[in-house]
Amino acid sequence: MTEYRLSGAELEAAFQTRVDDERRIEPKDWMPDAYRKNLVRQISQHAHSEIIGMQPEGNWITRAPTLKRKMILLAKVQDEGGHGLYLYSAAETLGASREDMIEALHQGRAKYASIFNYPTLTWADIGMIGWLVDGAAIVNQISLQRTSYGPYSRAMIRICKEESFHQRQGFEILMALAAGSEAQKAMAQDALNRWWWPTLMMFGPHDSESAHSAQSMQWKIKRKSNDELRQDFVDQTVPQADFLGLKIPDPELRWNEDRGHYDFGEIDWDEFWTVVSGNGLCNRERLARHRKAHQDGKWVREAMRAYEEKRRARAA
Ligand code: BYC
Repeated sequence: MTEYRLSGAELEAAFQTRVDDERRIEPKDWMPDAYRKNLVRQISQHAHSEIIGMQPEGNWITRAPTLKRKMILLAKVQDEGGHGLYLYSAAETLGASREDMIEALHQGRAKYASIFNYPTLTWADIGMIGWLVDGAAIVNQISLQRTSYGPYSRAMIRICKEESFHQRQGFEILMALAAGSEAQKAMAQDALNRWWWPTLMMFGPHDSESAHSAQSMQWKIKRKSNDELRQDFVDQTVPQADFLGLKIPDPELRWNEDRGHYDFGEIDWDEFWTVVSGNGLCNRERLARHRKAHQDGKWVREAMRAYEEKRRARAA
């Protein structure tokens, strides 16, 4: 019997058909190398963002204004750690090793979300991270629930459930501040002034400048473009700022009746690329802290490996 093997082009065509038919790609399915590589890049950077994102909020655990707030924040930061772990596991199903991903982060070859290179100066900043940063993350992650790679899509479904709680706890912190004293209202407004633009940057460069978008959209890794997601976020967030009685720091922000969307001003892209290239306010501090935590945890990893080896030897 003659064995018939599909050519590379036939495999690619069958892969694209499967994606177009909205069937998920699973770890053992054939996939183009570039699809695998692009996914490992995006998922590992997403995981790093969750883990590095624990730092700016962790900064306030010891200073939360009440025991209740402290417990909520502690649980939230722990959730973010969990999100990082689901995502590293999703990337591992593509053959990436955890050690290599962490090494790439430490060497600056892998990025993490620019937003986490800004400092958390006041308690209102914790409200802003929940309301704006988690709010932006949800807009993006809701669309990623339908991403073409099964393990990433399933991780997103679970993460979105937790993120909506995070977003609400941030909004609730700000409702309390916005209904508080003049000093508390001013603290909330000052935090919004500092977090608004960096939050819009989370969605990445304009579509015309986005290196990966076209291919990622064709493969349905991304379901909406950077600019579409940013617009969704602005449209949903402006009424929430109005409700809080806070002013978004953008003189060009106005409702556009014809488009049925808010128009808004241009992002400072020099600032974005400065932060993304490692020169933001906190980049060095964030990475140094991660390196130290990783080094401090070395003995735990070694002990677990030794335990596992012993268990296997006993079972053999
Ligand atoms: N920051 O071609 P593009 C959270 C990079 S954490 C840094 O448009 P892509 C939370 C981009 O990587 C949730 N870098 O890229 C945690 C690329 O560089 P490389 C974080 C950025 O991938 C704790 C280059 O610029 N969410 O919720 O098609 C507490 C060109 O960009 C950024 C995710 O990670 C940025 N903002 O689109 C609270 C979502 N933007 O890789 C909350 C998953 C772009 O070629 N990721 N770059 O060196 C994505 O959806 C996409 O990767 C992006 C970018 C939309 C972010």
